[in-house]
Amino acid sequence: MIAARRLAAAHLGVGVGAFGIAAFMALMQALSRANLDLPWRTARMYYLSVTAHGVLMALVFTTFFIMGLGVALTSSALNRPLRFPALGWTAFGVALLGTVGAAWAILWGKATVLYTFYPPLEAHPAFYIGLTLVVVGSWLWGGDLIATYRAWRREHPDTPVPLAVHGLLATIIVWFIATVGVAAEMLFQLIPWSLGLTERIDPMLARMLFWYFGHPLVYFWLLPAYVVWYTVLPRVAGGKLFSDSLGRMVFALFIILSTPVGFHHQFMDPGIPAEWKAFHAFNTAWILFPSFVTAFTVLASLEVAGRRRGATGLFDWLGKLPWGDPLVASVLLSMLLFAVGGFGGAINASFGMNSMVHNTAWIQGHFHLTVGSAVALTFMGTGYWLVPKLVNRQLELVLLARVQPYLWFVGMALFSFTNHVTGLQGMPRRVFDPGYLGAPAADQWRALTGISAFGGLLLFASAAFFLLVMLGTVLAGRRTESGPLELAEALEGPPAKRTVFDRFGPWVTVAVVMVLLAYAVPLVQHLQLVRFGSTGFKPY
Ligand code: HEM
Ligand SMILES: [Cu+2]
Repeated sequence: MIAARRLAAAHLGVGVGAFGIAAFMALMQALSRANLDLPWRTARMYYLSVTAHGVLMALVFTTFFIMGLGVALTSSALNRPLRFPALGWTAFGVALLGTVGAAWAILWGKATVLYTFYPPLEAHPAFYIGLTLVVVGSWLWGGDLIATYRAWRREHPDTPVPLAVHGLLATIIVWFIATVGVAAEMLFQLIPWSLGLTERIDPMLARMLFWYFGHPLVYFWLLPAYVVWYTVLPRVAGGKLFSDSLGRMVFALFIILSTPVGFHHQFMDPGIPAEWKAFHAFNTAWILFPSFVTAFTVLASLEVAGRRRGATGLFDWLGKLPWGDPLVASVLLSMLLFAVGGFGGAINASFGMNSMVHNTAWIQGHFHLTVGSAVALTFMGTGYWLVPKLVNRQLELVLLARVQPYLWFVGMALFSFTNHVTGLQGMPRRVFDPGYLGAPAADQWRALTGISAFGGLLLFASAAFFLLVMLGTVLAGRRTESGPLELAEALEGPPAKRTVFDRFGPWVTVAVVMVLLAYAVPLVQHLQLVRFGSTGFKPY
């Protein structure tokens, strides 16, 4: 158990380090967007920075945090060490090696391809190989957790697995299915091409494979946050989980619905027949359902907590919640931001309205509410709860930890609101030139991008608070006895027997069928086209 905690702490350390570098990059971008004259401001620096920020935040911080959280919660909830501790460390090492390779390529200016790495933009092979190693590391991690679960299962054939582990296993399954796409893109397209073994690459195929991976990727980020909402939040807030079985259903549904939706990122792409886009849009509408159930269950659990703390009226339970606790505040505020983000997401996913917001600042407004807040702010809150237990020290700089979520909330509200508005006015994202190549509306956008940059400053300050608290805790926190990671109990008591939601086999089968339904025909059709491909471009 101690060993698992050390492994988890190592993962969180790398994740938080990546977060710190990425937050600094973000500050430069936000200022650059507002046309502030920074001395080092060049197009090359801008794209280097946006690539570093996107990769380190969305791919490295998230993955390492999730791996660490997975190790800590699994070994604690199942009350046993990892099945293969050495494999756990190997996974960590491989992912770290990959991160170092990719980060080197980005920071040395050899990979200004943004975190979506769409060809024909071309990066140094170290970038692609590095990211592939991160995925390979995560596969080893997932395999180890599954092996740990199986060992536990052999000893407990009829007991439902604790909900936290159920959610993590669903996360791993979603991830295994999803990464088939990006692995194919890397191994068959990007790596041979960047090594010079092939001259041309098919950008349309690459986008299809990327987004096959890219949407379930967001559920790889989100499900561990949901695990925290279901199993940690109610306990810390002083309540119980309203319904364990609803939670199990939600995670099972994500297994089947996460993947067959990728074309909703490609509504504007040529070469994909409209009926397939419509099918993916239809599936996307369904995937809102488990998130609505989550909102219901988590809010009901919070009401239970508020009532146990003495609330009697219709809504006064909200005020009774411990809003000063860093974990509770982080999660509640992340949920509020997520509610707005989810609303915007429904707009993105609507075939017609997507054309209004596609590739505009709206999109960055949207995903900073979802992955940038629902996930990242929940993870920061989780850090306040988990890291002291992993290193056996008390949380340091508690005041900063209390203020930090609110600062993030205000900063993000400003940042994201302004980006949604300028996006609707047509302001493109990922553009270096603050004059937008003479776009007539550029003057109109200036005030709003200024407010957005101010929001970015607050976000950066909030990120710095988080880093200070983490550093302070690990280096100078007062030593404590090691305690258990206590998870929420269900209101109806522990689940008595395994139901269909506890058996992963059928869900995986349905998921594979859904993937084939959604992708087999368009993929085969695409491969039958005459494909010329493109040579690579390295603009910087
Ligand atoms: C410190 C707080 C943050 C600030 C101030 C910030 C700001 C920004 C800005 C200004 C951009 C560039 C938009 C453009 O010019 O196109 C950006 C892009 C992005 N951010 Fe953040 N961000 C923050 C936190 C996060 C977090 C926590 C995540 C995810 C975990 C995240 C994920 C991304 C991604 C994926 C991109 C897209 C990069 C691309 O277009 O390739 N950001 N952010
Ligand atoms: Cu999506």
